[in-house]
Amino acid sequence: MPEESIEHIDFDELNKKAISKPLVEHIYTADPSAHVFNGKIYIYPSHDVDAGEAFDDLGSHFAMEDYHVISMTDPDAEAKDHGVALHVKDVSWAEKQMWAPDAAEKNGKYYLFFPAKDHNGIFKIGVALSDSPTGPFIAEAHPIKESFSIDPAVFKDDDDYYYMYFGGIWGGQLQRWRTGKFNNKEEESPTAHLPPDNEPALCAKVAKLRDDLLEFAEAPKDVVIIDENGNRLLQGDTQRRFFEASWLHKYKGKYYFSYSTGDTHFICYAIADNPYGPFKYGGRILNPVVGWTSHHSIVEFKGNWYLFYHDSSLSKGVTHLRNIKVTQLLHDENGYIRTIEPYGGIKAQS
Ligand code: FUB
Repeated sequence: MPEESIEHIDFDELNKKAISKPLVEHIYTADPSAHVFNGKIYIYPSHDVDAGEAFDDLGSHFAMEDYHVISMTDPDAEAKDHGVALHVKDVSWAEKQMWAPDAAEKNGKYYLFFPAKDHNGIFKIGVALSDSPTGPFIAEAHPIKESFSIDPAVFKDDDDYYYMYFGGIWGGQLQRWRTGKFNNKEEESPTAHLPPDNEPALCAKVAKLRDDLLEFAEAPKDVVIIDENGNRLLQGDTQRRFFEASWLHKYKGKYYFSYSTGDTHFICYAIADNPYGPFKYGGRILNPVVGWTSHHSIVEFKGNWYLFYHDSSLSKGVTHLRNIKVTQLLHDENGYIRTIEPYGGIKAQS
């Protein structure tokens, strides 16, 4: 991923205008997946570190090794760090790059879902279990069968079925699975193996989970996003097509799939009548933040909706050293989401 030019940003000015502050400052955190368990907010973020990995377009500098769980009694309360919940050294199948995780609760057990590269450099998605929402989590010995790519987001529907949404292009390797098998050919650039710009965009994936939440109950399906005319978004439609960071929330009976557009830095959403879609493009949730990546979650707490997101303001723009934030999210009377300006209108990207 290219380093964003940050020379032109006046961080003092930007931070003054920022609509929210970092939730924790003693560690770098990103990709916040928030849930309400037992009336309290639990956030499952990535734990960013500077591991000295060289910067490249496949995200090798995102060399995270462990996860911490953060909790809050409400969105305005102080955020509490519960320490290391899972470390890569305790996951036998994983070698490195513990990227964006998510969590779910079922029958009093807590499940941490996380992507990591295996010992062959291929991203897979694993599960780890705990009796507590804050861990420590014990990882299963193998990744989920038939899992691939990154950014798992697990949605529990009202009928108690659980669905995993996942995938990410470029460094997230989704484009290398187009034939159903991992394409081993040397990857010259992050965009190698992608469809041409005038073809339908690569889709995130969705799969119902088995009752024990440890495996897929079905083969993953495409999360198709269509435009206002019912046509699939194209790969070249970089301001709207899926890149990474899937999330699913349900509002007034409709399913909202939200995601990052990656190299154009938006968080967008699309709406469907069921968890599989197709999802009709709805608009932008969050305009670009400081830093290259944008990743979020959406959660209801006591009747209000919140967007958990990240930027790189604490590190003054270092792409792989991010910090999580929260702000309120509003659905209008027609169910559309109001676009959030993270710095009150000041642009974070040129
Ligand atoms: O944190 C590493 C990667 O950066 C995540 O998996 C992506 O969604 C992006 O935020």
